[in-house]
Parts: sequence; structure tokens; C-alpha cells
Amino acid sequence: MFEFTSLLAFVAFATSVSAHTIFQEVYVNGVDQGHINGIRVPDYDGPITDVTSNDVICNGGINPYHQPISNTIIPVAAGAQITAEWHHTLNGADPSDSADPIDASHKGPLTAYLAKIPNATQTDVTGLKWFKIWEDGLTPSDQSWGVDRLIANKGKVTFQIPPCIEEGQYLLRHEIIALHAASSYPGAQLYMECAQLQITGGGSTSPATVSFPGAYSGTDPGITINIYQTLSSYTIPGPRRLLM
Ligand SMILES: *[C@@H]1O[C@H](CO)[C@@H](O)[C@H](O)[C@H]1NC(C)=O
Ligand SMILES: [Cu+2]
Repeated sequence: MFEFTSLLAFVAFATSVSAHTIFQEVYVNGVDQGHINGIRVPDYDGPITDVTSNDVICNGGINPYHQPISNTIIPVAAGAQITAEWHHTLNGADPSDSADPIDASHKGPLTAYLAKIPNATQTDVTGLKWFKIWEDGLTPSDQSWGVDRLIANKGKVTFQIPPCIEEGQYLLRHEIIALHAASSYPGAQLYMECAQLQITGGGSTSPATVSFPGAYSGTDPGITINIYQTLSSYTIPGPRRLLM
């Protein structure tokens, strides 16, 4: 019994250290903007689990940023389709890696938020006002998650930049919340990177906003949850997405 338990613990540990992911490439209306270009990516692909930490804004901190940090600001017309691409490591796609783009155990939702920022390449990312533009959670009918759809699509997800928002410089905070170990807090694994955007055109809508940290709490039903049961619904953390 002892050996069996140790084996299970080892397997769980091995999975947890080997199965992380990084958002590392942006496509605008299908046009590739270049690998790790215009995105603040860490070298280490580990999660953030403290939802009250400043590292939940744009990662970094315990996962040091890849140097030099990209000073590209990606031009995007309001209303454009953004495709975001995730992979297990910063090396990009690896068809021989069963945990690329992310280990299948890491079930959970994906989200995307925007925040206006005076200068999209500035170091300080605290105090920004974030609004959610997209999310993909649980489909109760077949118990499939956003992460399942991400894996089926080889690490890519596509969503729209709202046509109605003000032009200017923004950070796009794109996130996976992996719930395989979320039955107690801290346990949910948050993966996020911020892409640096110059949004043009648009309109004058000023959506309701939230802060990071602050938008999530360890007691949120979407942060602390046992996913090893049939779920009739799942509440994605944070505000509802911006209605367009
Ligand atoms: C934006 O921030 C970067 C990084 O701190 C800095 O190098 C650059 O000069 C800033 N640009 C403007 C227009 O302030
Ligand atoms: Cu992981």
C-alpha cells in the first residue's frame, strides 16, 4: 500500500512538473505576428496559484520573463479576429510531446481580457482596468472544457476584439485555468501571458472593468472545485464577457 501511494504521488508530481503551457504567438485575422513577438512570455511554463498575487496580472514574478522582453506592439483593428497559440514550452509546437500544447489532465476554462494602458511596453502592469472579451468554459452535455477544444485545435483559439471599444494601446491578458488539482485552494493552476496591442478604429464603449489581482477569489466556485464528478454547470471566474 505504501509503495502504491508513493507511486501515485510520484506520477502526480511528474505530471504537475511536466504539463504546463505558455501563450506564445498571436495571429491577427490569420496573419502570424511571429513567435513570442509582442507577448510578455516567461522562460518557465509553470502556473500561478495565488489569485491575490500581482503575478496573476501578466505572469512574470516566480516565472521570470524571457529576455529581452518583446518591445513589439501588435497593430490590431477593432473587430479583428485574434488567434492565440499555446504550447507546452517556449520552443513551440512539438508533435512528439503528448503534453503539447498542454497535458489533457489540465481541464478547465480559457478567458481573454483587455485593459487600456498608457504604453503597452511599460514595465508596470498594476492598477489596470480589465474587461473580459471572451471565455470558453464547460459544455455540460458532454463534459468538455475549453482546454479540450484547445488541444483538439493544436493549441490555437480564436476570438474577436470587440468592434466597439476605444482605440489605443492595450494589454490582452489571455488565460487558462487548469482545474485538475482545484478541489482545495490554492490548487487551480492559472496560466496567462499578456500580448501588447495597438487597437485602431473602434468606437466609444467603455465596458465595466475589474482589477487583477481582485477579480478572482480563492472561494470562487470556478477556482475551488472538484471536477472529478459530472457537473451540471460551471461558473467561469471573473465578470461576464463584454456584450457586443
Ligand atoms: C514605453 O515603455 C518602454 C519600456 O519602459 C520605454 O522604453 C518606452 O520609451 C516607452 N514609450 C513611451 C512613448 O513612453
Ligand atoms: Cu501543469
